[in-house]
Amino acid sequence: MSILAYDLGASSGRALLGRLTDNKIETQEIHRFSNDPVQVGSRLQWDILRLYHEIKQGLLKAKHQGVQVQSMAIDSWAVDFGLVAGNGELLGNPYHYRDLHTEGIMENMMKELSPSYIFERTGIQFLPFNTIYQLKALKEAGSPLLQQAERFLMIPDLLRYFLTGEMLNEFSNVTTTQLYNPLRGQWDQDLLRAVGISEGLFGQIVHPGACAGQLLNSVSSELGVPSIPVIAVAEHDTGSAVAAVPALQKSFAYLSCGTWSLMGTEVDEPVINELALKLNFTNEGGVGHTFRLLKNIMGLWILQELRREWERAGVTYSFPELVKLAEEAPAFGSCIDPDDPLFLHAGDMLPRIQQYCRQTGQKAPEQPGEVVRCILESLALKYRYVLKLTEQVSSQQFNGLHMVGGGIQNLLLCQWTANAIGKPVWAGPAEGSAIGNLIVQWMAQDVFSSIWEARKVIADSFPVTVYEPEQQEIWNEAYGRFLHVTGLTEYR
Ligand code: ADP
Ligand code: LRH
Repeated sequence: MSILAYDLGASSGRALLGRLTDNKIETQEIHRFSNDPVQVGSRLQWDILRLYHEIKQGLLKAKHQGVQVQSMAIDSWAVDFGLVAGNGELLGNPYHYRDLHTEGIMENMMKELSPSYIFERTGIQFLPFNTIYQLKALKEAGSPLLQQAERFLMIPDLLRYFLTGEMLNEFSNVTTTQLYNPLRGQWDQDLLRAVGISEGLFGQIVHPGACAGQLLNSVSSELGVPSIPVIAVAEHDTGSAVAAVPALQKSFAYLSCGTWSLMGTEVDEPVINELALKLNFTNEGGVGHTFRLLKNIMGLWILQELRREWERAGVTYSFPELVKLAEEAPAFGSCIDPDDPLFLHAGDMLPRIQQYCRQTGQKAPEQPGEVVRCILESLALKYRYVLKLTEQVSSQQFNGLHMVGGGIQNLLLCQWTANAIGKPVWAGPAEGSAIGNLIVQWMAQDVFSSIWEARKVIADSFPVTVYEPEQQEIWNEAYGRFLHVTGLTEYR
C-alpha cells in the first residue's frame, strides 16, 4: 500500500508516492509540474484551478500505474488564501503574496498597533505579505471579494475543500497568518478587530495528523479512483520540511532551501520575547506541538527571477549551467544583502542587483557568472549571519547545519554554506517537504508514534551528503566585507 504526498512550492509542485518496507521509506515521484503565477492587469495571482488539475493528474497517474493509494495530503507555501462565498464557490483567484497590494500596509498598521503588541499575541515575524496585511489591504481597498466572503481557506485548505467538500483550517498554516494566538490556542480577537474581519470567516482548526475528510464521490467517480481519506499534515511546506530533517537529537539547526531559505531551530514553546522581536524571528506551528523558531531569508528566488529574465531575453540556462558559470567566475567580486526589500518583488532583478552594488560602492557584476556568484556567495554569508542569531535567540550552540529542499542540488551553495558558517553541512533529503508530508500521514495511521521515531527512519532511508568547511580564512575575510557592505551588525 502506498500513500500520496503533494508538495506545492512557489516554483513547482510534485506528487510523491511513499511506501514503507522493512522500516525504510521508498519514494517515487509520479508527477511534477511548474507553478506559474499569472499577472492579470495589476494583480499577480495563483493559477489555483491549474494546481487542482495537477492534483487530479497525480491521482490518475497513480491509478494508471496500478498503485493502490491509501491516503493523500497536500502541503504548500504559506500565508496565501482563497475566499469562498456562501454558495460554496471560490471568489476570484488567490492573490500571490508578492502582489503589490500590500505595499505600505504593514507600516501603516504598525502606526496603530505597536510591533510588540502584534508579536506578543502571535509570535510571528513581520513580513509585509503576511495574511494579516493581505486581508487589511483587501479591507482598505473595499474589495468586493472580501465583502462577499463567508469563509477563508489557505491554499492547501482550499485544494482539500475541492477534493472533500470540507472547509477546515490547518494549524501550521494558520499560525503564519499573524492572526493566531498560539498561547491562547485561538484566533486573536484584538487583531481580527484591528483588521476589521469577523471570526466567522474561519473554520475549525485541524492539527497535523488528523483526518480532514474523504474524496467526494463526484471526484472519485470522475477519476475512477476509490474515495480515500485526505489527511491534514503540516500543510505549511516549511512545517513539513522541518518534520523531515533527519536529526537524531533535539537541538538542531536547519535550512530549508528552495524558493525561500528558512533557517532556524525547532522549539517546544514559542519564543516570544524582546530579542526574538528585535531580531524579527518567527514561531510557526509545527508537527507534534512543536514550533519553528526561524527567520526567512530571500533564498533562491533571486536566482529564479534572474533565470526567468534571461529566458525572456531569449537565453535559457538550466540551474546546473548557472551553478557552473558561478563556479568559473572570480570569487567575491561583490555582495548583496539578499533580504533587502529591493529583491522581494518580481522583475528587473539584474538592474536591482547592479543598483545595490553601485550604491554600496562596489563594482556591479555584469557577466551572468559574476551575477550568479554574487547571489550564491551572498546567500551563504547571510546564512552565517542568521545562524549566529538563531544560536543567540534560542540560547543554543549548533555543531552543524541540516539542509533540506530542492536547493541542496546546488552543491556549490552547500559547500559555500559550510565554508561560510565554518561548520559541517548535512544535506538531505532534497524532497524534505514531501517526505515530511508522508511521515505525518503515517503518524495519522499510528505507523510512527512520534516525530523522532519518524526522523530516525528518514535518516536510515535517505543519503545525507556531508560538506566540511574549507578555505576558512578567505571566507572569514569575505564575511567581514559582507557585514561592512550590507551594514548588518552582529547582535552582542
Ligand atoms: P520550491 O519548493 O520553493 O518551489 P524547491 O525546493 O523545488 O523550491 O527548490 C527549487 C530551487 O532549487 C531552484 O530555484 C534552484 O535554485 C534549485 N535547484 C533545483 N534543481 C537544481 C539543480 N539541478 N542544480 C542546482 N540547483 C537546483
Ligand atoms: C516557503 C514558504 C515560507 C513562507 C513563504 C510564503 O515555501 O512557505 O515558509 O514564509 O513560503
